Amino acid sequence: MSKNSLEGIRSYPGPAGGWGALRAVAKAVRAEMGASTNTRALLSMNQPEGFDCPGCAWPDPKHTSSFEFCENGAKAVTWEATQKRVDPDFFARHPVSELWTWSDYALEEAGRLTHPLRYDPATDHFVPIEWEEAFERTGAVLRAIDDPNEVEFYTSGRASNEAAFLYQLFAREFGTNNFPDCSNMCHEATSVGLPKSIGVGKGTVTLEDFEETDAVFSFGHNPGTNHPRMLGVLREVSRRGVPIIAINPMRERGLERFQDPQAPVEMATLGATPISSAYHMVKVGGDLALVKGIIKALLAADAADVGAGGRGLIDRAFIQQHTTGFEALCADIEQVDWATICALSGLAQGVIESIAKVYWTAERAIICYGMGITQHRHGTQTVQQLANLLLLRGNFGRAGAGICPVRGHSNVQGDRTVGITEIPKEPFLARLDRAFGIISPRAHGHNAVEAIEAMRDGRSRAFIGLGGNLAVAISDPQTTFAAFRKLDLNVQIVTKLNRTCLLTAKESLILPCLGRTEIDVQASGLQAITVEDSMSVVHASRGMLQPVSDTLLSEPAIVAGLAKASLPTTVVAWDDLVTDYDRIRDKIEEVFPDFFDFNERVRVKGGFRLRVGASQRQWDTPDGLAHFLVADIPLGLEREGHPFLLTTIRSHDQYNTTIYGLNDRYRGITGRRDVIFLNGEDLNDLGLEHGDLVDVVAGDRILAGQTAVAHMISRGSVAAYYPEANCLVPLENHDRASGTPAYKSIPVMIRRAV
Ligand SMILES: Nc1nc2c(c(=O)[nH]1)N[C@H]1C(S)=C(S)[C@@H](COP(=O)(O)OP(=O)(O)OC[C@H]3O[C@@H](n4cnc5c(=O)[nH]c(N)nc54)[C@H](O)[C@@H]3O)O[C@H]1N2
Ligand SMILES: Nc1nc2c(c(=O)[nH]1)N[C@H]1C(S)=C(S)[C@@H](COP(=O)(O)OP(=O)(O)OC[C@H]3O[C@@H](n4cnc5c(=O)[nH]c(N)nc54)[C@H](O)[C@@H]3O)O[C@H]1N2
Ligand SMILES: [Mo]
Repeated sequence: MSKNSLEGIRSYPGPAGGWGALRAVAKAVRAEMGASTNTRALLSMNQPEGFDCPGCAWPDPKHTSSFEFCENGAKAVTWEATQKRVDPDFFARHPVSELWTWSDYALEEAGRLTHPLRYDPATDHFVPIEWEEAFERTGAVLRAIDDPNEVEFYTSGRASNEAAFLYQLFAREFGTNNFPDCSNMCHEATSVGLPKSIGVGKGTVTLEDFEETDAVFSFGHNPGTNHPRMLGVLREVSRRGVPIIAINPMRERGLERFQDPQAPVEMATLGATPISSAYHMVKVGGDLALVKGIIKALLAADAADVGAGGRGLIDRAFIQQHTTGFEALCADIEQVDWATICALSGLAQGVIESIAKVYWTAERAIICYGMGITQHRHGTQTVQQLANLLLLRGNFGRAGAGICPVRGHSNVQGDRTVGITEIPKEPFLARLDRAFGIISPRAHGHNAVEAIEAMRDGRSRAFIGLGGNLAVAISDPQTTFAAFRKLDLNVQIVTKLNRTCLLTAKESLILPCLGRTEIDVQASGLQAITVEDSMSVVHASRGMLQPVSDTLLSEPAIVAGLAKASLPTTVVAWDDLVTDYDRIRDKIEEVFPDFFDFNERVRVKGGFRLRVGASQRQWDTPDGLAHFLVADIPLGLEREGHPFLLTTIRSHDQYNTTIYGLNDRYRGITGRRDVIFLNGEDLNDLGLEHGDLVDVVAGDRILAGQTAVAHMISRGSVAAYYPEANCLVPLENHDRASGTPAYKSIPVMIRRAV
């Protein structure tokens, strides 16, 4: 028996984008926003005068003139601009113990939060309170804590630069660098890995570089779902006849072909543009081996070329002038053998050589990558190998070339830039102290995993979340939920109800804030905030919609209120700063010289790009050079008795822990999320069939009752949805260098469900 229904499981024949995407937008608008009123929100998204799309961090074209269509953005906006409300009445009807049994989908779907709330343990209900009381209750707990390092200040990457800057100021005046951040679960391997290689933890390319490049390599990201506007850029690259090489264990439709909803002819004729010129289904976790293989093939071909009297295939002048560590890299690559590379990457030597050939044939190359690279125990090292590959041919600091980490949350990069970091550098702290007359703590603080460990061990007693849903986003819910429940204080500054809000502590508060789409008025008038995209462009964003409730405060106002109540002797003029966000920006400029003339430059259409040294071949490393870095290939990611590596992925209808719906259109899944994708031959070898019910087992952790789906995925690799599969990832399973949980290479065994 144990044969589950195959209902809602088929293959998806179409391209990414196209009419399916348009229909999805129409549906989202109808369901959430009602007939007509707020559709103009969609039209003002990513326009010079509108608001920044909360969907992702992919940049806007410089001269946005027409509405840039994006299903992802449309869903994010309609989800925020919903007409549904979770008001005091809602909380009077539903006790927390009942809400806990709701799905993550149902919790957020219930609507926007309207009032500040306090948890009443006597009745098990959240009850409405005044803002002043909310601030005072928080302040009372924080003032009673002797050691500031017992408080965690979490940030999710939707917070604006202004909110994030005030937040870090609050925490540092309070006395801690505990800044767990969604970035710790995301591109931390980039933030930690790239500075050692090229002196900056950010991407070096701009949108214009895609117009001039000769090859694009796409490692471990799924733009069709997660960065749909990127497909428009890749489509142009493809139409120029430029090779796009996809490296991904799963066949993702968006990397195969795309029907551009902005292209009338393509839509009318049901045509589509192929995206990748070659698609290589690497084994999960096999990228480090693969990149070393590409480098090995490149160095071998280079030696052969030189031997034959050629100029060679690597850029010797660049390596000589700009880098160090080349000999060590050669020695390291020399000693890895092809058998190991092929076994761990799952790709044949000839295939890897073909990738290398595309690379050395291209005068200018771009490497893009996402979570498929970063969320492994060896994430940081893989990022550094990608940088090695680019350095070998001088693919930095010239048009059409560079590295492109594709960021997630719309301002995750900006939050980092303005000081959200648990490992701050001294020059920054010194400037912050000078600008405000405070004394910031120097000791490093907690990242996301360390924050949960500290909470688990009773070393942290209070948690404040500026957005996000950390308890669901991070690994190991078994440990995490218990850790939250031990706290003295859990404060969530959010737009929608989620599970982290329901992990009640001695004192629990939900503080509802304005969303990106909403009008923000302060004492001096209408305010704009600023964000930084994946390509270091900072620009303004101004909400257009009436707030869902008069009671909401902006994120900066909430942070200021919390700070004043928690810091009785504060030396910061909080109210003054919040009155006019220009004043916050003046302070940002004072602390970060790269923001010179901030208020003037952000008023120019399209904003401005922050300095990225490596984009000009200026290496902000201690010795002023770019570094080739060596790393061992991680052997034996699989554990004894756990022959598969599980990767956790996003469905098309989710935004991180926000589940918009139960469909995953491009993977052919409708109305459900309880599936695990396996290679058909692996399924055969296990004596299982497509549609069988299986358990996914990692040690004593089990994700039970999943339906096995035969899918185009590399052998030995399996995939399931995040966050459901987080129960399989122990907290200690993370990258030592960056702290990123290894969400994408979890050793598991698959067995028929009993
Ligand atoms: N609609 C929507 N948009 C989003 C988000 C969302 O949840 N929904 N989230 C936002 C955020 S915060 C982020 S960080 C980004 C995430 O965007 P992505 O980086 O695209 O993230 P994922 O969906 O987790 O998966 C990435 C891809 O990596 C592949 N992969 C898995 N394991 C490996 C591996 O070992 N090697 C390689 N080479 N590939 C692998 C998977 O098959 C998948 O195609 O998107 C942002 N945009
Ligand atoms: N297994 C597995 N786990 C993962 C990942 C994975 O690929 N696999 N990906 C990781 C990644 S890349 C990330 S970035 C994290 C995401 O971690 P988080 O950023 O913590 O999670 P989100 O789901 O994006 O947060 C959603 C909540 O944000 C709140 N919110 C929405 N908009 C706003 C706003 O404008 N202001 C405020 N204050 N709140 C708002 C809403 O209440 C909503 O419930 O998850 C990580 N976890
Ligand atoms: Mo992310």
